[in-house]
Amino acid sequence: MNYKLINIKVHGDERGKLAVLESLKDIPFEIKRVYWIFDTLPEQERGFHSHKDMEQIVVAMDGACDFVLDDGERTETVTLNRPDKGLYIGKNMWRVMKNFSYGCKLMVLASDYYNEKEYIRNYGEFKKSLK
Ligand code: T46
Repeated sequence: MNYKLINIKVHGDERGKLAVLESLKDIPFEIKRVYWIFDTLPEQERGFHSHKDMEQIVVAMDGACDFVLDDGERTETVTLNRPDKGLYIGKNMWRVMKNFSYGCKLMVLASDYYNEKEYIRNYGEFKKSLK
């Protein structure tokens, strides 16, 4: 399975906490894009795609959601519910995001610019692409 959970470095003191991720040091790629997902609803699911080349790190800055990750052979579910945990997702991983808490906020760091041609949004095609 081409994913892993990363413990994000946290600097904490009496003022609160500060978490940090640096390109090519804490994460295995250079960050080219940052986007975030918010105003989510529990009954709405997202994702249903894989990426041919892109790698990403997802952090639940607030709230929680489940990532169902599928490499074409196995499926595993990861719950993101802490701002000090990052979910690294490599290429060729089908993902579904579900069970969002109200107002969950996901920040995503991506290894490349947005390119719709780089997505596979059909599960049959995803399976074929792995052969
Ligand atoms: C992923 C998961 C975790 C853009 O125009 N630019 C962007 O950088 C992104 C990410 C999306 N979009 C457009 C494409 C769609 O018209 O925003 C719309 C919603 O995107 P999408 O349906 O792909 O959203 P999710 O939540 O299903 O998937 C997103 C990312 O697209 C994807 O790379 O891994 O979050």
